[in-house]
Amino acid sequence: MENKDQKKVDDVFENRKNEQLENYRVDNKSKKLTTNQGLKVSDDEHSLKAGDRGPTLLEDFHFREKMTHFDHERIPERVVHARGYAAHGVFQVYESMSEFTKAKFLQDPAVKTPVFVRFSTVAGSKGSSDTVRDVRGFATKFYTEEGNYDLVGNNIPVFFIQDAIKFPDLVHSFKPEPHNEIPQASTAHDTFWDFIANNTESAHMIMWAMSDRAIPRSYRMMEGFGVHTYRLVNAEGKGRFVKFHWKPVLGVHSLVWDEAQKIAGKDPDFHRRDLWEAIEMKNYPEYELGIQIIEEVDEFNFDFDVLDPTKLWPEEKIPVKIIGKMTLNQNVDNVFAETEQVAMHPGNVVPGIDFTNDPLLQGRLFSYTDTQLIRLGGPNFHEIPINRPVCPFHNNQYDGYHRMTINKGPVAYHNNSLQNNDPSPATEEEGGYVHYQEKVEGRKIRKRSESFEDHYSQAKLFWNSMSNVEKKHIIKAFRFEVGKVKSKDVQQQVVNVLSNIDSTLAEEVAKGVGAAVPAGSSPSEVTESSPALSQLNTKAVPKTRKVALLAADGFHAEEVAAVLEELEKSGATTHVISQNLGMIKSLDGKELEVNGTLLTEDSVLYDALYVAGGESSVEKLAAQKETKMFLQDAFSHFKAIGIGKEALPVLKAAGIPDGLEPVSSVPGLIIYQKWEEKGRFAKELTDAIPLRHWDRQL
Ligand code: HDD
Repeated sequence: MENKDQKKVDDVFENRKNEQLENYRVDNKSKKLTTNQGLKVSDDEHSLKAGDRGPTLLEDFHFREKMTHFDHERIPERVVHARGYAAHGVFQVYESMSEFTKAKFLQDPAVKTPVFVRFSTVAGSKGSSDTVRDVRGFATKFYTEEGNYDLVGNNIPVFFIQDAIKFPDLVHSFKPEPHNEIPQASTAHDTFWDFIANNTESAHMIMWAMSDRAIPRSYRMMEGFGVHTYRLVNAEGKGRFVKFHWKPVLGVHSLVWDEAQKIAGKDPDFHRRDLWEAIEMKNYPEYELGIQIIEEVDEFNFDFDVLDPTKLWPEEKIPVKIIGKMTLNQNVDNVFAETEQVAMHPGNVVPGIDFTNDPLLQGRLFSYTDTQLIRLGGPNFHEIPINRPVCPFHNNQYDGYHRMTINKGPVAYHNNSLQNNDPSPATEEEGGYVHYQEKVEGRKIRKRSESFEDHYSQAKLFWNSMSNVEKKHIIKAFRFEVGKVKSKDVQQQVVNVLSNIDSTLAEEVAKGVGAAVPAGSSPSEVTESSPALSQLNTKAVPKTRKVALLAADGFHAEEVAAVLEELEKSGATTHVISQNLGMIKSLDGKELEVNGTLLTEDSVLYDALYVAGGESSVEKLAAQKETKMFLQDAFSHFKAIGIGKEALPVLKAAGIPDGLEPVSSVPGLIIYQKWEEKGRFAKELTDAIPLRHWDRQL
């Protein structure tokens, strides 16, 4: 175990990016306080005054410097994806991808490419809650030996719009409304739904955004998608269309909406805390990289346009080839310096990866540099430690705000003779990037291809692919969001759009928001489904899941020990929750340390609940109304609940049926009945943890 851990640590130190960052890290431990000029400061609590009740003097350089820096400490937050959280890691390809691409970091399975990944919500401000209903950003910077490659994706494989010129409109519609700046980090308002109803290319994406994908359980349990069709090019110059996927090793899991809303208040940092803690506990999040390939000759052989970012490539038709794995194994040292200052850009590519004419992608290629210029204050943001490539960079772009490098010599132009034409362009063989020579011709027009016109087929494909419970969640999400819209007209328009997708969906949403289903509507006739789109077909393991163990003095020590052993084996973590912090004692004197109280903790912060047996422990817990709330929330959020020996009264007090006949028939409710069953109890409870028990009758 120790060796394995040591190896992981070694990996981190082998990481070239980490070595580079080490040159910039500063540790203040055992250091004297100085000004930014290096002058030691003798007092940091009193400004320099004329007399002890007199005015502050302008001469006080320490006060001036400290205050000026403070006054300038904020930079503009990102216009979208403002709230995010990031971690370092490594990526390794499983086998050479030379057949498809010449990108060096995809050739050799022995090569570890450092990565920095920033996850984010899209709509909310920097200080908003993590668990809002929203798309999640999933942006990866690979520090390759050929330069930085950024895969700037989302956790949903399609997008709202087909052309980047509409991006400001989309964003203006979902951001807080300009006249009153309400609501924060939510699309449940008139302008967003007005946009959706009047820009029907968003129909497919809105189905995803109203699905469980928009309320992920954890950044560690969501997929990532490059969204656009990119191009891979191999050493022979052959190009192929490609879509990129990240598949989380822990499977794809979500919260339920009521839970997500409660977490937003109980712990707005839920997702960042989850990521931070997992890495601190060495439960390193892992994602496999997958590619879908379409040969150029097949470009027109599908019922969607490969350049249309509102379309996915069904995995059953175009399989995802798993090509490598990314492991996030190191938290940042400083969120501002790293997470906030990282500048992602879909235009950062390496030889072997190229663009397509997807009009959304083309527009993005402009926007990302432009936004960093205002956000990071000038053209030298590539020199900020987190953005520096790990390979050397040389060009004639000198000067500008905050220039760090000191470029020597008089020559800053090309061609030159004074410096042998250096820095000189590299040939393709030397690694010079040569754009894929795609033939393009056409007239200058402001128009979209007719092949982008089908807005509903894949929206219906997505709907068809959902299980019943996922469909119910989608209907409820629409009812919630559109139900918050004030304009009756907009509500009706949304239902009208939905009636082009599916009649049941349209009828159910119409009922919920008091709108009419348009007579004679013609929903999409697509009958196919794509099982890969349903989260019910994902992996579910107890590893890294969080279990709340409710216990008080007098708990049943043997039972608790058996359950804890099983939970530990499964990789789940358990927090002991009781009335007060400190230690609790079983009847036979065994002690357990309490990690949180009924006041500081809440059911929504855990994946499962276990009420320990033991008559007097149960009695104490039953006297607390918070225990009842714990159980009721866990039950209504479909979570696994283990009821220890003699703990049935707690269940009863919460009004939850035990379903005993003689074992409980209530899904995910595991009740300890007989002592010889302690093994079964512990095992069943552990197995039930990663699942939501949807068949519960609520
Ligand atoms: Fe974007 C940030 C993902 C369309 C313009 N975008 C941003 C981030 C992610 C995405 C993950 C946060 C990066 C980070 O963590 O620092 N964006 C996407 C995806 C899109 C997409 C998957 C569609 C497929 N974006 C898109 C368009 C435009 C932008 C069409 C404009 C034409 N996006 C931006 C931006 C941001 C940004 C304004 C804000 C902060 C930043 O770039 O660095 O330039």
